[in-house]
Amino acid sequence: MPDNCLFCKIVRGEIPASKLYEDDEVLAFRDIAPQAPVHFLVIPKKHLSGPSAVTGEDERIVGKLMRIGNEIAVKEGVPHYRVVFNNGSQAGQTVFHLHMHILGGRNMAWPPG
Ligand code: D5M
Repeated sequence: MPDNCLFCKIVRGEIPASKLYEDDEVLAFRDIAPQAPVHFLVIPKKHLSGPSAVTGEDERIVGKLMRIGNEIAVKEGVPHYRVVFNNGSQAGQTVFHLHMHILGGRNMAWPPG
């Protein structure tokens, strides 16, 4: 786990987060700058810099992010939601630890900006 990675610090408990789910592999917490009434992030505890860093050995856990994210969204009352993974700065990625955004509770526009 890189020392200076923001989300690794959240995983280690060095920075507080509003946690929604945690197990030995996955952590979910509310986004600090919500872009929808419900906006949370689901991350692997393993440090991966983003979608392009995912290898075959990570496939199971990436699927788990989706399963856990859906379970939380349903509990949060937003069974209709948008899933976003940003890959690279031009795509809007600002934190270089793989994270799945789930946004719900409002109508979504398409295409995204
Ligand atoms: O998304 C990175 C997201 O991470 C962005 O929506 C803000 C969120 N963020 C940043 N710092 C925190 C903390 N400390 N807690 C919770 N959420 C945070 P990206 O796809 O990289 O643009």
